[in-house]
Amino acid sequence: MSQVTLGQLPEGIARPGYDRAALATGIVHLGVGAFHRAHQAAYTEAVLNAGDPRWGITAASLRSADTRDALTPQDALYSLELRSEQDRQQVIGAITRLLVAPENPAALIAAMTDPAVKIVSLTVTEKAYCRDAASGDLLEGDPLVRHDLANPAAPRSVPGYLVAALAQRRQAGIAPFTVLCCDNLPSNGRAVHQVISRFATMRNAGLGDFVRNEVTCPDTMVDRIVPATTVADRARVSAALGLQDTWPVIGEPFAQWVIEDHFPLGRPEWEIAGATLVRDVAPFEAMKLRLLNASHSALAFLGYLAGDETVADAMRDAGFAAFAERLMRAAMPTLALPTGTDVDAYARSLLSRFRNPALRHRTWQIAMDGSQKLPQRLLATMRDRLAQGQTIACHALAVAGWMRYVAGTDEAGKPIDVRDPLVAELARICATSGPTALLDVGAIFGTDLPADPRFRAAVTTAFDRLTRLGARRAVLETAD
Ligand code: CS2
Repeated sequence: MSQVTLGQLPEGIARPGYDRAALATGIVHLGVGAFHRAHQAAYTEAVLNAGDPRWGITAASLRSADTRDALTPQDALYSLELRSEQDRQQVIGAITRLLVAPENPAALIAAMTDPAVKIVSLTVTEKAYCRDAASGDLLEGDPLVRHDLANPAAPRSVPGYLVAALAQRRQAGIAPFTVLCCDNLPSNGRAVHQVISRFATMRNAGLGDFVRNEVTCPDTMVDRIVPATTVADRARVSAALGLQDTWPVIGEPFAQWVIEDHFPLGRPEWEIAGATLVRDVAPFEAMKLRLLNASHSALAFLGYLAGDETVADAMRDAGFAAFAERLMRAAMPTLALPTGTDVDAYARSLLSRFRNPALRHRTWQIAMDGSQKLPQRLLATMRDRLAQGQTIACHALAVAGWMRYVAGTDEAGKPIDVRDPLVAELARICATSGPTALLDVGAIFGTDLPADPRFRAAVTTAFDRLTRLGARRAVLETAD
């Protein structure tokens, strides 16, 4: 696939309806993984198709060259396939240039400093913010942070890049870009603002004041299930296109994007593609993290332990499906719902999205980086329920599932490839003190939960039950 072969696509397949060569670059995106290409880039594609050429995307990877290497020979074009009973493909042209940050940090900083760039957006996963998951503070001792403070012109971390470019804009008298975090963190705009303000202050006080007072970081809630693309996906999509696409992305038809409308330099009219611009994202975000992502993580840990490869596989077990629903019901009383929301209908739609058999979303993929995900997905709800004097049995079983998972052996006795930034520490604790000692890790559980006997009791009871019965039977016996 390339710009010149686009005309050969079968008729029903959407493709860029605008002149890609005439686009300005209004957005630099950090973290050009499948999620960005299936979500924000697709929303932006609709804006470009509607005739606003200001929002081409320069997309950078902070680590691997894979995406750049695959997409550059395709003129940065790729297809998005939405899978349900009927698969639908679309070729997206919104990304016009790809960078690999470690190859040339200065080139990425220069791209972010361009006055035409109004927004720097991010999908870099929770761990890339170099923040303590429990407190939200910048990890000042993190080796990447220390490296970037010592080498401000050749950073490696997300805060390092953002602040390097903001410093250059400040020096050149160019207004700061808006930082648009699209990761599943609570109050994600505020979260990134907190770490970059602190990082900038550590570089110097003036820069710190500038970032704190002048840089806008709207909150967002992003949603679309996007499993990692497989070899089989590539072959199927290429066959449907009649052209070889070496780097397509696969997603579900559903997508949601709720954005705090605060963009001093302007923004694409993402409403065209169905985005919701609001003053307060928090109710949407809490509902999504505590219903969707919480049950996703629970199904991932427990399903993986029991031998289920995908979320849809786990949902075929009636016990797991009913447990996911109970977990959602337990979170509901902790939510301040967005006006007009039918939360039962929302929960039902989540369960049916999880059942989508065409999406092979691996439990292993979702179980990754649990230490970064637990606080906002499970622990926040547990805190609220405890404060309301309610039981926390379902959530405790999900946490116990994580503990067994990071202990590194599934229920069939097979070793688990645990991926987590804290993996070494977690493995050491499991080996020396046993998995339930994990609940003393302050970077995950804070100081309040480990000190609460109700929390300790609920998690250790759940862990015992899980060990004794296995995940499939433990869920049957767990309810709040
Ligand atoms: C998943 C999310 O991998 C994970 O942790 O829970 O990526 C989930 O698929 C998205 O947030 C859905 O919008």
